[in-house]
This record gives sequence, C-alpha cells and structure tokens, in this order.
Amino acid sequence: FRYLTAGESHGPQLTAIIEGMPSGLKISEETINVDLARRQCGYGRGGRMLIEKDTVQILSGVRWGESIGSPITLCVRNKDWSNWEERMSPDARHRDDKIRVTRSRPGHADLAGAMKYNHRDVRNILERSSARETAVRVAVGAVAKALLAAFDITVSGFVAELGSIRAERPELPLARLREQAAGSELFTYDAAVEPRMKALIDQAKDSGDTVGGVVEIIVTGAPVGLGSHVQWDRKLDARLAMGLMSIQAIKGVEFGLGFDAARRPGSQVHDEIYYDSIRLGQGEASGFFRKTNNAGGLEGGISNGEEIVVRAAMKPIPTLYRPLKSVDMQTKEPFEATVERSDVCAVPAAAVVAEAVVAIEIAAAFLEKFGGDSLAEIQRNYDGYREYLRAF
Ligand code: EPS
Repeated sequence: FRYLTAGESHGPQLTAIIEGMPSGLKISEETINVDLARRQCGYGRGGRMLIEKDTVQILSGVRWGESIGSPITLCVRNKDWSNWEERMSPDARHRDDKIRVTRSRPGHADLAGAMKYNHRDVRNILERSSARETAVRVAVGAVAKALLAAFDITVSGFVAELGSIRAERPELPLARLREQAAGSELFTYDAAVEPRMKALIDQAKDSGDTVGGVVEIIVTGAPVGLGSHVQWDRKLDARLAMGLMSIQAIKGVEFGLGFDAARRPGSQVHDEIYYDSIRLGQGEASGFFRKTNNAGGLEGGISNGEEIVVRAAMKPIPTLYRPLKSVDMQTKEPFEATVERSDVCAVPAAAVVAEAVVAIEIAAAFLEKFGGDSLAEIQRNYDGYREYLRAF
C-alpha cells in the first residue's frame, strides 16, 4: 500500500494515487468529504478557508461504491485557481518575471528550497511546500480509515495542547471523547480548557502573532503484531514518526510517555504484564494485558495490543502579520517579511491531518501482515490470526 500526492497550492487541483488497496472496500466521496470538511473548520484559520470548500472526486479504482483493486485516484480542486490561472499557468506564454517572489520568509522552505532547485522565484517552492497539500492526504487517510473500520480499528486525532495550554484527557470511553472533539472548534477532548485556548488564538491574532500546539492520535483495536523489530524500516513507531514528521510544521513526535520517560527511573516507565483467561470469554483477542500504557502501545517497534498513543508537536505558523527579518534573494538587501493573508493557528487542522497519516501507516502495516487482494481474503487471514492469538 503506497501513495503519492501532486499539486500546487494555487494550481488547479491536488491529486493522490493510492496503490495496493484490496478490492471490496466500500468507499464513497461523501465519507471522504466529511474528513475534508473537518480539516477546514478549526478555529484560527485565515481567509483562504473562506474561498475553499474542499470536496473529493474519485477518478479511478472505485466502481459502484467499492474498490476494485486497481489504483485509486483522488482529486481535490482548488477554488482559488480561478484567481491564479495565468500566474500558475504551465504555458510559457504566461511567463511574467515582474511577479517573481524574491523575498523568502523565515521558517518556510522558501530560501533553502530556492537554493536547492536553482529558482530565482520563491513561488516555485512555496506552492508545493504549502500545507494545502494536506487536503488530499486527508482524503487518502479517509480511505485508509475505511479499511481499518472494516476490522474495528479506529484512529482519532485530538488537540492536546495549544501554545502553553494543556488539555487533560478525561476518563471517558473513546467514543465520548470523539463526540466532545467533534463538537469543539478546537478538536480538544477537554471542554474545560477550550475558552482559554480560543482566547489565546484571539490574542495572537490581535498582536499579529501565531500559535502552535500538540496533537494526539489514539488508535484502538490494533491487533498485536503490526510492524516488526527485525529491521529498522519495519518498526511501526519509526514509520508513524516518519508519517507525522512529514506533515508541514511538525517538529517533534512522541509515543506514550514520550520524552517524560527519559526523566523517570525504569521502574516508573515499563508496563507490567498480566494474564487473565476471563478476558477471552469477554471477546478480547488475547488473555495478556497491561494495567498501564506508558509505552503508547508499541514495544520493539511492534504493536502490543494496547491503545496506540502518539503525539506530534506543531510549530506556530511562520507567516506572521508581525514582521520578521529576512534578506531579498535578488538585491541581498534586508527587509521585514509581512503577509496579507495567513492562518493564526492550524493545530486543529493538524489533528485531522495527523489522524489521516497515522491511519495510512497503520493500514499499510495491517495490509503487510494480513495482506490479500480482496477484503474477503484479508478477513480470512485476520480471523485465523485472532484464533491463533486466543490460544497463545
Ligand atoms: C498556507 C498558506 C495559506 C493557508 C494554506 C497553507 O494559504 P494562502 O497562501 O492561499 O493564503 O490557507 O492552507 C490551505 C490552503 C489549506 O487548505 O490548508 C501555507 O503557506 O502553507
């Protein structure tokens, strides 16, 4: 299971091609659109979100509501394209060097990218480094989530911290946490901190600043045995970290206790193992369990049957209304980088994007372990494995 995305932020569309999805999976544009809308509606977004109303078009690989096993092409059109047709045209006749962008913005890919690709126009970099690309990754994630849902695996993204404000995960079933987050413009599971978080965003907006935060992704129902200890690039935590780090503006990833584990003695970190055969009668896949989950559901790069809990830190958006110092690439003169349109905070959107990339990596590991060409074949493999686990 692999995918690629293509498309510029102000180009005609974003495209993804997914390869390796089995046949027989129910997929509809409507379900994908639900996640596209979630990504757009977080508190703190800028003017661009008033222009876009993202919807997906399925261009291949799905027939009559089901995947047929061939590559799936997804497309999300950019409504803003109508304002950019000439400036972003593939046609050489539209070339206009007067509109070149030579002022690279701190914190963006602008300068390093222009130097690497030998561009004198930063637009050739910023169009693709833009987080607009995440729209189509969320669409890919929705397909991955549809596969996982067929095996009762759920993936949920939440805002766990915003600036210096930390949310507390309430002791509630995950379904309730999802309900709470769905009704929150900040996608947080802690209703108590929401007003303070909003106030922080408003305050940043007023002072021309931006706010970052931490998103938390919780996976339930993942069986023991996804990923492997035997090779570095098969470790599930490594693959999840790569997926998350590939999201624009993410600067750090941690699992379970994360960096806090380094600050505690081992006796306060490792999750002790218990066994109770009664659990089997209650429909659990295994009699083995842990009373704590400091490991975040992963040991040795392998899922251990507990909830997978991973967090990603997002830096504040680097496009500020308040000017930041930079140097013009052409004149080499200093200038102060300002902007006409930007998001103040995109952490809620990042929770939806992180949910998508985690779903993609879990689905990829799942298909590697139970892989087959049709959903029915995977179901047989999965049922056999679960039966084996019960007897282990
Ligand atoms: C982005 C800058 C803004 C954001 C954009 C990401 O776009 P624009 O430059 O057109 O105002 O709105 O995010 C999206 C368009 C989106 O769909 O998330 C950037 O520089 O990364």
